Amino acid sequence: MKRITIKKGLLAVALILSVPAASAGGSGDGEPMLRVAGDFLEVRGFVRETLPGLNTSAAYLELDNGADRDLRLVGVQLSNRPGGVASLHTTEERDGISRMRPLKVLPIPAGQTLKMAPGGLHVMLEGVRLRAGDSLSLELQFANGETRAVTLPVRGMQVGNEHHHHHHG
Ligand SMILES: [Cu+2]
Repeated sequence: MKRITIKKGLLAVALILSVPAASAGGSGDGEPMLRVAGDFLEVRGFVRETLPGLNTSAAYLELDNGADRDLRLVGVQLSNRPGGVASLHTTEERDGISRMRPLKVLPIPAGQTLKMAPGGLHVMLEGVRLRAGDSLSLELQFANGETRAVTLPVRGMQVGNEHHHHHHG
């Protein structure tokens, strides 16, 4: 299993991305639920804005598989951002160090909701600048060859402007 040990620049981002957003932890926070055409998959989520001077961020999806079969997400592409790269990542933290690991397949079990969250599963975004209030279109690629487009809102870091974090050292 290949692992990515994040570099210093990305480490700062990883720590930031580990901080739960004020409204990201709960469900039903008012974002519109997107019904993806033709079957029982519903997708919603948000994208975190990039910080000044950085072009790395993450999107967090909530995928509701109402079908009686498993779905497998195998990739994500940025529809309208030339030069930008999106990829499926998971995050593992050990001894206070976050390591992000790319995923080739992300299963969404039948009848279940897969929820990405800061500090865990996310769609890594590189080579993009994102401001709160913008929107970002992603193309989700499934193992059966289908692709679905979703447009997600870009949110600011925190409601309360809390920049402190628990990591030190
Ligand atoms: Cu990542």
